[in-house]
Amino acid sequence: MAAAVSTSQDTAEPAPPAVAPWAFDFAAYLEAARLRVEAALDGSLALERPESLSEAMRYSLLAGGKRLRPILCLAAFELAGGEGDLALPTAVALEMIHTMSLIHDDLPAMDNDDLRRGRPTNHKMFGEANAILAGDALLTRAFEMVALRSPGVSAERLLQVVGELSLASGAPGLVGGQVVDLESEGKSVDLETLEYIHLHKTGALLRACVISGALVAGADATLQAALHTYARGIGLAFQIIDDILDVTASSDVLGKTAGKDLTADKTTYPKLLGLEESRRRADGLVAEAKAALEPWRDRAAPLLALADYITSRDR
Ligand code: GRG
Repeated sequence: MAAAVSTSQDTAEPAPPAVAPWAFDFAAYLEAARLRVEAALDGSLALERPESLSEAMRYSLLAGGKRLRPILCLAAFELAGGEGDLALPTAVALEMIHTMSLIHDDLPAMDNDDLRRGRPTNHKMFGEANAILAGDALLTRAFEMVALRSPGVSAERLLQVVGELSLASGAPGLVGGQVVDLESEGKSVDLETLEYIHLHKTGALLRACVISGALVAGADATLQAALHTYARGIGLAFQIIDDILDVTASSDVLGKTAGKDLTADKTTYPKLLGLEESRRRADGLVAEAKAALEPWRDRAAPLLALADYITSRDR
């Protein structure tokens, strides 16, 4: 594997802005990034034997969704001075892990849901066993994308990315958060536990997105630390807004069953703090996240706008 991607840290002179902040058109950026990710996702999964498995994997992976995680990864890669498609396989891997978690989250043994991304859930289409296996195959394919399908990135950087993805998907991340979430159903949960659940269930993967993107570009420790702070803020804010939308939006707009938290007797931010205070808290977290990137503000326009998008989104 070839090494060295040129980074902004390689030179003493500050790199020119990737995007001039005053000229930044977020809607155009988001749409272009989404189309780039969609094409890469489509190319990442051929219809191969066993076709039933490929079909189930493709069904959920290519079902739309905001593609926020891969877009965050690519934006962090660019902020760190990365150029070209070097981070695209990692971005795809992150969406595969996210999609796996949605498939498993919807299973009867977990949230038992029928609707996801505006379509019947994976187990409703392919049966429970196939949905579990499609999730397993997406999770392992994610690691394959990084380890075996990331040409041009050094083995050292890829190893760091594999580490981030492992931490985010396992017991210290998604799985740990999901376990505490399931254990908390029907119980009254305090704010500290709610924060634990969401920092792990939702925040860990969002953190992996920005850190992995930055690692592929060879980001230094200072930028990585700032991105950690940024990711914590947007991770919690994302989940607060998710809780608010569960109460205020329709299933049609969300593409998943609205009002689910109430039915499952889950503790949520609106339940603990009320809608108004929840929104205030989300806004405060986004402000903290953006402040962490202040030293890079000339190059951080996409990540700053993505932070705002998290609180302004309607689905
Ligand atoms: C088996 C390794 C392994 C892990 C699975 C099931 C599980 C453990 C964890 C659940 C994680 C989960 C579903 C968290 C919810 C995160 C969340 C808010 C999802 C919605 O994300 P959006 O709004 O969805 O970005 P789209 O569809 O737009 O991508």
